[in-house]
Amino acid sequence: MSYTKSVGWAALSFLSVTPALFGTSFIFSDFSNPLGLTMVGNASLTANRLRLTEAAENQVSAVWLNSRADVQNGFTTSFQFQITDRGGHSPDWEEGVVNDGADGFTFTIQNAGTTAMGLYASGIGYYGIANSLSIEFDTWNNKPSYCEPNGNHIAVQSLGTAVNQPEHCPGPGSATLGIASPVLDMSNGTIYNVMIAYLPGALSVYFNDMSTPLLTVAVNLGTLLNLENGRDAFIGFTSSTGGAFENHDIIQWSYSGVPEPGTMLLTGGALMLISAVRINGRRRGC
Ligand SMILES: [Ca+2]
Ligand SMILES: [Ca+2]
Ligand SMILES: [Ca+2]
Repeated sequence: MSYTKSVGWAALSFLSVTPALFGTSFIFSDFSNPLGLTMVGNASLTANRLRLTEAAENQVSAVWLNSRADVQNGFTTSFQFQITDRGGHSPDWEEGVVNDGADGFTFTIQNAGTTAMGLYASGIGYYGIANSLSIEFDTWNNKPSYCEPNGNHIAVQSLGTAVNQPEHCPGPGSATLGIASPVLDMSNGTIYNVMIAYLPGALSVYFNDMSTPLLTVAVNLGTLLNLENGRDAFIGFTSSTGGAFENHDIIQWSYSGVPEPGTMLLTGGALMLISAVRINGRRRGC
């Protein structure tokens, strides 16, 4: 974990040197030092990356920050990921559709503990974690039973304090709070940027485009989940492979708690950047 200046991302560098202003804040500009992380299952460190799974069959993993973070007062978290070496089983029930490589990864908020890990394959490492909310970056179309739109979608999944599960079928009891399909292929080897921004009432997911969220869902973590002290939870990633596989790598990761919601509006990365710069200027002027 780094509280010193990081490479690139000017606004996040600022946040990294003033963590006290923003509650829990950290930057992993790479994963050469995994201090502060608990790795469960098949997660590993490879070439200064967090390799959630390697491109091999039936892998499953979770990686958690050791200490709970204040999520309920609002946060912004950003990370870069890259998915490579798709291989293994290819489906024959979607002629003409590239669906090789699986199964994806999630960013997950949970208060089940630092050893929490879900099921492999279609479970993406979060299926079975109680008291959790997962944002899945799903790269394999499990159908028809999971009601998945394709093999390239992002969904917000939670069943509150009950065990989470990855199906998207609509109706009462559905775990899906929202779902969207990026135009870009998440597993084509490109390094993609993701930002997730939350204030009580709304959670937005930005994929590749930091000006417009791909997906915004209405959610209040404080009432949905059983949080520690009403605000704190473990945060991290889960991932899995099955008969098909791929490397799921997190290249960098930052998190910034937002105790001043009046200055951090959920209207996009640019405005948050402006807000950070203004606060920076004000603090420096003191
Ligand atoms: Ca795939
Ligand atoms: Ca899915
Ligand atoms: Ca899937």
